[in-house]
Order: sequence, then C-alpha cells, then structure tokens
Amino acid sequence: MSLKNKIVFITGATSGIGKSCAYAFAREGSNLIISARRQELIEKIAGDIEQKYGVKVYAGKLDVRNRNEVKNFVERLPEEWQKIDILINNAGLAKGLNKFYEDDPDNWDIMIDTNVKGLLYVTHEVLKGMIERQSGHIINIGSIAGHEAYPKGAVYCATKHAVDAITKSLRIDTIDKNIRVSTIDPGLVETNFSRVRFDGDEEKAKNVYKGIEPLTGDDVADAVIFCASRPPHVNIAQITLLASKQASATIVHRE
Ligand code: NDP
Ligand code: 8X3
Repeated sequence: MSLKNKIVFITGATSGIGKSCAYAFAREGSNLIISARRQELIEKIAGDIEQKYGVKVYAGKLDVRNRNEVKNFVERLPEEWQKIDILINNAGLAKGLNKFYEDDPDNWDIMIDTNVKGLLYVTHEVLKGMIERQSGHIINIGSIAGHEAYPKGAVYCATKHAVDAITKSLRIDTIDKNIRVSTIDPGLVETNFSRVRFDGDEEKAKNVYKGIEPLTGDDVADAVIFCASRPPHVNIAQITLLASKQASATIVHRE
C-alpha cells in the first residue's frame, strides 16, 4: 500500500527511532505530524524534512504525559491535518537500571506516565477520528522488554508488557472499525535511550552496546514502514527485531 500523501503522526520524533521514522515516512511521500518536548529541535527537524523531501510537516511541542496538552494538541490540529491515517506511538524512555528495592520511585512515575499513560492519552484522542472515519493504523513501539523481564528492569519491563497488552486489547476492541493495531518490538537499538536511562553517563550508555553491532533507529523504521505499507487486508500484529548478536533481552554475544 502506498504511503504517499498519508498523514502520519509520530510522537517523540526529536531523536532515535521516532526521528528515523519521520525521515522514513517522508521518503515514502507521507505528510507528517511530529512532536516531542523539545520544541526548537522538533521544528528544526521539520524544516529539514520539508526541504529534503518536499512533504508537508506539522511540528509541535507535546509532552505525552500531560493529558490536557495531548487533548488540545489533537483537537487544535488545523483542518487539513485532522484526518490522521497512521499513529506511531514512539515517545518513551527508561529511567535507571536498579534493583527494585534500591530504585527511586520517581523513576517509576516518569516511565509509567510516559510509556503507558502517555501512549493511552495519545491513542485515545487520535482514535476518535479514526473510529468516525472507520479507517486508521496504530503502530506502537514496544520492546523485547515487553516479552521478557530482566534484572533491574521491573518497571521499564512492566511498562512495555503493558504496551503489549494494550496493543492486543485495542486490536480486539477495534476489530469492527477497520482499524489496524500493531506493535514493533526491538531489542538493543543505539539511540539516546541509554544516555537518558543513565542520566547522561556516556560511559555507562556506551557499555550497553559494547562488542556488538546494535540495531539503529533506521533499522526499526524499516520494520515500521513494512508494517504500515502492507495491503489493507494484512495486519502485521507484531514484529520482534533483534541485533544479530542478541538472542534474548539479556543474552548478548559480545566480541
Ligand atoms: P531516544 O531517547 O533516542 O528517543 C526518545 C524520544 O521520545 C525523544 O524524541 C524524546 O523527545 C521523546 N520523549 C521522551 N519523553 C517524552 C514525553 N514525555 N513526551 C513526548 N516525547 C517524549 O530513544 P529511542 O528512540 O530508543 O526510544 C523510542 C522508543 O523506542 C521508546 O518507546 C523506547 O522505549 C523504545 N525502545 C527503545 C529501544 C532501544 O534499545 N533504544 C529498544 C526497544 C524499544 P524529547 O526529549 O524532545 O521529548
Ligand atoms: C529498550 C531496550 O534492552 O532495555 O527497550 O529492553 S532494553
């Protein structure tokens, strides 16, 4: 299915997987709504994409944790942007990698508010129009952490297990509405993810990908494009993609 002239809304598009998805959909000729908390950066990315690919880009500041902000953002989209064809729920993060009993509950709030509640808020607002039009595709960025639990990752893993459950339930709830619901679940992807997880500690972040060639944001965007471009009668329910040297969430062969 051609993605040309489709309206694609991507959350968390200032970095990593979301940014790669923005460029990948623009290459396919889609028009983009891109958002994140860093306004200046999202506007810069929008300008660059418009200039490189000649598609239309609507960029805005959006913190998915804020329910009112999400509601206003979607409700106040200019008329020509309201018919969103594809939503990529990508905004997300991990905070800390600590044994549960040594962890800071503030980290849990940030992860749950972003990865679970933020995804729910955005989906809820965008779904209204999709249901009215009986058309749409929601693609969630889950994780291998949504299939397995790993040490020191109780809450991050819980949030990604939640994404998996939400994806499955939503697919059931919208089955008569001509809406596709999918999840793309990567393993180790070298983005800003580990820098954010370790509060900017470069060395700790680098060590996560030491001795392997990790996935890139572009690798994940390839899978998202594949999922979004299937013919209308095909729904890719779920894709797990791992670096070739990663066998499971914790088993990684490092050279
Ligand atoms: P990055 O840190 O590179 O990108 C995260 C993006 O999310 C940024 O654009 C950031 O923008 C945005 N973001 C964070 N918090 C919020 C918020 N409250 N509201 C809106 N936007 C927000 O990480 P990745 O690209 O790796 O992460 C993207 C998704 O992929 C996440 O859901 C992550 O859990 C998932 N994932 C990552 C893997 C990895 O190994 N990297 C593996 C599996 C899944 P800004 O700071 O400007 O708001
Ligand atoms: C992000 C990658 O390795 O923390 O989902 O599960 S990992």
